[in-house]
Amino acid sequence: MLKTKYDSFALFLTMWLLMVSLSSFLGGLACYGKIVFHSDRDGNLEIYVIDVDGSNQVNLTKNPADDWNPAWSPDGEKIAFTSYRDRNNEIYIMDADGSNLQKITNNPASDGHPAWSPDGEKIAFVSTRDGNTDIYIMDVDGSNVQRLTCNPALDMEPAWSPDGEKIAFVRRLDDNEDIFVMNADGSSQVNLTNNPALDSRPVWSPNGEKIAFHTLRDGNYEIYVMNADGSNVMNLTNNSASDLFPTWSPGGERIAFVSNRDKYSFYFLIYIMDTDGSNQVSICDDPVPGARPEWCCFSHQRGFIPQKAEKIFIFTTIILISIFLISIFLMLIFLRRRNPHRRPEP
Ligand SMILES: [Ca+2]
Ligand SMILES: [Ca+2]
Ligand SMILES: [Ca+2]
Ligand SMILES: [Ca+2]
Repeated sequence: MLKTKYDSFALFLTMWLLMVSLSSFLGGLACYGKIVFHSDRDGNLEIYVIDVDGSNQVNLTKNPADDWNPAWSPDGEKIAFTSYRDRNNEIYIMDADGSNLQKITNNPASDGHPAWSPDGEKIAFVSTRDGNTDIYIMDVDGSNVQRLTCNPALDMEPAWSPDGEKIAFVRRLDDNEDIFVMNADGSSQVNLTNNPALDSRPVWSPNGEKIAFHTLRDGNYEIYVMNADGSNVMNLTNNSASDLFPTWSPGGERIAFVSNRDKYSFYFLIYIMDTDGSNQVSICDDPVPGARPEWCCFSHQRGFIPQKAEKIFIFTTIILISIFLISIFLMLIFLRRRNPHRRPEP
């Protein structure tokens, strides 16, 4: 039993500190729970973010022009996207809350589909500026543009490997699309899929070992995964509806995608499944129409812990250890008060 008000206070303080440490730890995980996507639910394409549990939807762009193809920066602090707001497709970067907008391409050709390098210093993108749809890279301020593909086919959808050394992309030729991979300087372009059906939207697993993609090889779009060298192809969805745009969770244990399988065939809702295709569920009961989701801060970064989350984890760990030691100290005082070692009375 608690013998004094000091005992009660020590116990209360201990419990409170444990609660604070737990909530602090959960706060460190918060970055893992965001998905960015585009949707035309408000009449034109806008960029939205949403928590993985379906709450806290925010429209980040709020512009009457179309805004689409969002991409998280590796640290989760910025989002690059394509917009037609200046009557020409250009790439823009904004802070993850929608503020601090910057236009980083300024070219009369169409520029879009940004993808960040894992070190956050470069952006791969697609442009028609040389008369053909090709993949380019530039610094994040838009300078130092280099062309990586020079092919009469359409080269699209660049995706940087987590180690920064390779870029996967889609090449469209003669009504076929295949997934290719090349070195980050554009050399050694290799076809990974070699299939007569359309294969597109490659996304690397956070550990760099797998590439997920969507494909029309079964008569309707399904999500597939393969080893990064194109071997060991596996079908993850098997549904008569369209299943599209896979994106890996930061730890690589789940894949989000969109599908029109439920309720509204004209609505693509966001779903999440395990990486073997099991446990496919919509992220919330309230439909979230959208396309091309990206899970913060998946697939681009070196390793799988986003830099910002890594800092939060280090900070949280230090706080946790400090609180744990203080808690033990207070508990010892509490126990000592309950069982004082008094000398027997003479
Ligand atoms: Ca818009
Ligand atoms: Ca342009
Ligand atoms: Ca193909
Ligand atoms: Ca399907």
